[in-house]
Amino acid sequence: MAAMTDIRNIVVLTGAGVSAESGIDTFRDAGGLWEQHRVEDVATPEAFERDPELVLRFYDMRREAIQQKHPNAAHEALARLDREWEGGLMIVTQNVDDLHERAGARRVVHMHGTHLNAWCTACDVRSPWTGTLIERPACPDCGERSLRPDVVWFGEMPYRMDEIFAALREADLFVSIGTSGAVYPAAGFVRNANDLGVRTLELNLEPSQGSAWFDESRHGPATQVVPPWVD
Ligand code: BJW
Repeated sequence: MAAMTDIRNIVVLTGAGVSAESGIDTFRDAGGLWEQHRVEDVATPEAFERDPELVLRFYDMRREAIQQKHPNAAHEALARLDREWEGGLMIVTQNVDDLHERAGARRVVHMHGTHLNAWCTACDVRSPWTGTLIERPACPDCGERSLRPDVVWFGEMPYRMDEIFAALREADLFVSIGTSGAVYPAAGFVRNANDLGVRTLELNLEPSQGSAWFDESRHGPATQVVPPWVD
């Protein structure tokens, strides 16, 4: 971190690419298909209304898979940054997995929710959830069978946007790791950062859709490009 002497506040944005080497599938790399459905067709409130079993099966499968996976060297490097960086830091993740936390990071914001919660749309209470939802279990709080995954679908408002924009306004550096830049508002953070005069760095396997907006890009697998950046 020797080259970061003029940096005090950092916002890191992570996407599916940071967890790819832990064995968690990204959304768009392999054609973005799940049983012939694009993520845009499964991850919407309309899809859930139309075919709740299909959507719940998709999330039950992913919840179970994530629990078998482990943090990789990129998560560990970011956790090290979290422990050692005395300035401001916000790790904004679009991922619903908890690999940043399992690696030891604490300053994490899940803007697209978490696979570890179920959300009752009847009473609006979120409950810790590690099992399945396909059998339409009852909400532990109100007893209604109105549980859904506590994740943000297309057309819904991502979580904690006010805090994220406040952190961007205070930031000296914005770093985007392992995200395609296909999904807004996260894809727009680099331009928000540019407008605010914040330095921007992309760490991704390949140039993302927003690459041209970054001051600097380093390409390669997250486990190889993130640790040297942190150290
Ligand atoms: C590696 C690697 C390795 C691989 N190492 N790298 C314009 C402005 C604002 C909104 C819109 C807009 N136009 C359209 C919209 C609406 C919509 C949207 O963006 N649509 C697009 C399709 C155009 N957005 C929304 O509806 C959002 N809500 C919203 O906008 O509310 C209004 C609002 C406006 C303004 C401010 C505030 C609010 C909600 C979006 C919700 C997205 N939900 C999902 C599902 C979450 C639950 C779940 O996990 O199932 O979120 S969709 C999916 O995409 C998931 C991800 O978080 C998200 C991003 O994907 P990500 O992480 O980038 O993954 P990939 O697969 O796309 O890319 C992986 C990358 O990693 C690739 O680049 C690889 O190269 C790389 N990689 N291996 C490093 N080893």
